[in-house]
Amino acid sequence: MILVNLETKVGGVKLEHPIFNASGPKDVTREELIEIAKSDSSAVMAKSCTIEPRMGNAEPRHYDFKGGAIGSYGLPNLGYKEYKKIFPALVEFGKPIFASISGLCVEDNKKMAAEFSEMNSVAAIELNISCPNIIGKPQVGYDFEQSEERIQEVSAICAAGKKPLGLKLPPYFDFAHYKTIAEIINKNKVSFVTCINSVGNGIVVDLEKESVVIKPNKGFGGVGGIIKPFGLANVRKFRELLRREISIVGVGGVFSGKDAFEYILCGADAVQVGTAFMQSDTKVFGKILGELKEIMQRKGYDKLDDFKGKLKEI
Ligand code: RRO
Repeated sequence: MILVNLETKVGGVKLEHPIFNASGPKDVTREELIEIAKSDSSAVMAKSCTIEPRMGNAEPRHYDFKGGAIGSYGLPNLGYKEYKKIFPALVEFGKPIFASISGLCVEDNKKMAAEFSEMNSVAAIELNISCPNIIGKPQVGYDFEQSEERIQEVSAICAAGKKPLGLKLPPYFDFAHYKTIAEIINKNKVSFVTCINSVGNGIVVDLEKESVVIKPNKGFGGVGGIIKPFGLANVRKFRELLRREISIVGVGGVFSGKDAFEYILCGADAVQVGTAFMQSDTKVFGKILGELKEIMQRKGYDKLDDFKGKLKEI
């Protein structure tokens, strides 16, 4: 049996293997972050935070269905100051820690980016420009002017603090939009992109009640799980359009080693697990990793570069 080397890098940050948790599910509290730190996840990613703590939207705000989930949490988090206290306590577990910021305005993002950049315990910062669930606020990633402003200002701060910056992107569906956002990203000091956030503003129906299934925003919410074809497409297209040095993290519908393999084949350097973790527990990271290893062994691949980005056309 061949030994497989699963090491990879995201924005220059070394990871023992490519599987880690996505920002969002079960990564809000100190206890939840410690659970992830103790698991087989190769990094610890935190819930997107804001300057002030937030309770988030009214419940029920999450609903699981076959193959996926719909949610409208509305950015519940402890506030960035609390994460500044928690992150140093996670260092002893020996894996990279990613802060995720989702300020309600540019100034908020600049402040959080500056303070997290100064922290030794933070390996990199993911700037979320794709939250679909802040009622009354559009998704920044679909407004190219606003995206450019946020990316420029925050990337300059992270560059000054020598901290890699990543962008959590919404799913794009149109090649013209990919081109526009890729040009903005390529002009700035962005070290990685993470695609995709949930597909925004879906509806799931309860047949018996003849109602929506979540309370906030009249039942509209971000959909995860069944979105893999769009996640794969975004990874594939961004690998074609972004500067070679920019890493890509794939996320969206990763339940198995097969799903992870597909993302890497499309060009992902690492893969995050969101809905599958939400619907199970921290054992999911080891399960996906074991299955990925098995597929690689069966195919005779001993490292990720043997198949990364090598999806064939027919
Ligand atoms: O908290 C949320 O409702 C949320 C966020 Br910040 C996000 O980025 N993506 C998502 O599906 N939900």
